[in-house]
Amino acid sequence: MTTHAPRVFSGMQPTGNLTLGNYLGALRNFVALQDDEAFERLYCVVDLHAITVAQDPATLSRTTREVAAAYIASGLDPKRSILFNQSRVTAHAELGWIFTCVARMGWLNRMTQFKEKAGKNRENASVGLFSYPTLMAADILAYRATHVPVGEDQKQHLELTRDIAAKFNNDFQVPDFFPQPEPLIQKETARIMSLRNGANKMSKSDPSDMSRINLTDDADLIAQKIRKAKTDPEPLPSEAEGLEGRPEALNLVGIFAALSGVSVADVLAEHGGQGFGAFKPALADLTVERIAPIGEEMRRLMETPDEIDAILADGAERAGALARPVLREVYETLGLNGGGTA
Ligand code: AQP
Repeated sequence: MTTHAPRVFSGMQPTGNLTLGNYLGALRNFVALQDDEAFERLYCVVDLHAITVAQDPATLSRTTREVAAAYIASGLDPKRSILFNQSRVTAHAELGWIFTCVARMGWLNRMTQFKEKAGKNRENASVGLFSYPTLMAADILAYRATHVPVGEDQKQHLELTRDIAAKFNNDFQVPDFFPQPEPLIQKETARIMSLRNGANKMSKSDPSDMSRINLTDDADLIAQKIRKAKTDPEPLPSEAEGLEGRPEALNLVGIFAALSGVSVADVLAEHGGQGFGAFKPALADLTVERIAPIGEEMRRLMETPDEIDAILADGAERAGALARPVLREVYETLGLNGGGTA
């Protein structure tokens, strides 16, 4: 039984345009949690994670603000939630290093995301890409966060966070120093798939822009991408079982269900028997209605980057005030005299 106060932490990488997958899998949940006063909430733009793969500095600076703009445009209120970018709070990098000394090579060797992202070019991947989950553990545990809203792809990293917390508590005989954070995964939207290939997840770094809906896409582009989304020639079934073995159809129906707030069964009850020629325009209209206003608001916010920076600076100050005492205790626990005070 943990004694830690309920606290939510999550983040997104500024590695490109946020997608409908990021929105339905995680961001929408960040916003929903804002109404739950039981939790203190920290939402971070994890720019230090972004540099685990090559980034153009000017682009990174812009996309960091853009992710912050997406947070705000989606409904996060910087007064009710703490919004900041990771590199402004040095506790993340400090604790990240300490956790690279707690985590075991064998644990990291099992991470599927590293294998996917490094691909065949493993020898040339950055050490940061390999040790990414230790920094993610630091992001969460620097605040002793108890709950982490994420998509399915982050589940394994969160399990590693729990292992790191347990090993730290055990190695240094400090029971319950760090909590065992729980993932908050929305089952229905845990994995939104690419529009070009139902076997791959929708991803902001997919080389094909047609594979994803970006939150910044305008109405015409959203409609075009849905019109061109890969499907099969069969009409939609009337029941969910009929979507088995049809990953692209399942994905589009799942997106429709998530955006309209109903179940897959309800969508099929209404649209079953329709071909994609009829279903896709309905999905396009719904997606435009829900997503295009977010992009418009993002563009408005991006006109005043100084205001975004001020929000991030304020959030970083509040986040730093929470993390510093934890870090101080970590340094003391490890016998690192005066650590973190320079
Ligand atoms: N397709 C997805 N479906 C559901 N959830 C998703 N998430 C990402 N893609 C999907 C969730 O979004 C949050 C932020 O993700 P991230 O920025 O940390 O990076 P990621 O998980 O690696 O997502 P991307 O879009 O694929 O980024 P790149 O291309 O940079 O690797 C996480 O909670 C994630 O689960």
